[in-house]
Amino acid sequence: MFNIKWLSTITTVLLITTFVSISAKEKKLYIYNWSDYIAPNTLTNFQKETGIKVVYDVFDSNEVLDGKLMAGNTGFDLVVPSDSFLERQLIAKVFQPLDKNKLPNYKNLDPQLLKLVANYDTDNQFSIPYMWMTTGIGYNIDKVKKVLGNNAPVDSWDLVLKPENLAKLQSCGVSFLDAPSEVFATILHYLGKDANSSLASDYTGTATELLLKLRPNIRYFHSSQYINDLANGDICVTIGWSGDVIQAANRAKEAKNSINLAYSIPKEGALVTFDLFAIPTKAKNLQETYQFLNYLMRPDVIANVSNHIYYANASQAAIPLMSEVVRNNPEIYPSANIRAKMFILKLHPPKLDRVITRAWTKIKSGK
Ligand code: SPD
Repeated sequence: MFNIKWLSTITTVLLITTFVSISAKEKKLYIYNWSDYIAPNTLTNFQKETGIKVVYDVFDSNEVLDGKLMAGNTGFDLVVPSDSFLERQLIAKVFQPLDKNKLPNYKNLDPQLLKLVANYDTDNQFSIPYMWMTTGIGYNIDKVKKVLGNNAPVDSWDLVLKPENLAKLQSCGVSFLDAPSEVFATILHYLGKDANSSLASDYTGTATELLLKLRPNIRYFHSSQYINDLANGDICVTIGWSGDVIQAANRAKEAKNSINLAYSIPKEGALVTFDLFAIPTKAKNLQETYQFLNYLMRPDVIANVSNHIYYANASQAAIPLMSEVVRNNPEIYPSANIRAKMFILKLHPPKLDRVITRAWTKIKSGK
């Protein structure tokens, strides 16, 4: 009698322990996102609310994410490619369609923005817009003034794309994004050509010639290092993404290091891009993935993210919940006049992509 009672108690304890450990094992979610692209408490709050542990890794270039996706199983449940990269990855069938019935918070997204990103993902079947941004100029107000004088053309691409200006600015440090398709599109637009030209000679000709002239005065090409370097005064000018430059400006303010930074969307026009969440075909933790996407589309959650990273999100419902400095900031949410001059990046045929990659390697090596 005594033994049977003990046996049943031990069995119950074992069953509970097994159940708890199986549930704990299942409650994980693997996310691969851009660096400096989430609020400090977003993931911890999600874990507190749901018990799901997020394993979070970061990248800073579409090419890196693309390489992983094209190589096969990434091990991630959610990734964040940008618009034209997503379009190419959709052709390669690396994502699974979304089950919108599992996304009640989808209704919070801005229909106009959804329409825009449907240019890349027809009917928004595979992706959820996260943030959008411009590719512009970040600069140190005082250092640029010191080098180029009071009339430094900070409202124009001339600041960084006129070789004589860059030759002067190199003394205080210049960086460019390591994002070939974006930098080429920007240069082509500046040169009065179609930013999405399909002519290989536009890339290998005048655009490469200009970049090779600028090259000796560019300290480095990188897509995340410039945030800290601007904030510390290690560089004074960059081609960078809106939110990153504004983050740098805020880091400098917090450090009280007397470095005053600004972001400029040049008057000639700038590239606008969108980053989108998508679920790789081989993702394993689908229930957790949908829970996270829903959580992130909650107005309070996404407003908090934008308040920390200074990027424009895709939620209409979040706007009243965002801080004044974010929602009324024309560098984050540009005015209609400025929007009218923006351009988007279109998908290149693979052959042209290879031309761009080769030209970029040549430019970076300076030969
Ligand atoms: N630090 C976060 C940067 C996010 C940039 N996304 C890249 C978009 C490509 N235009």
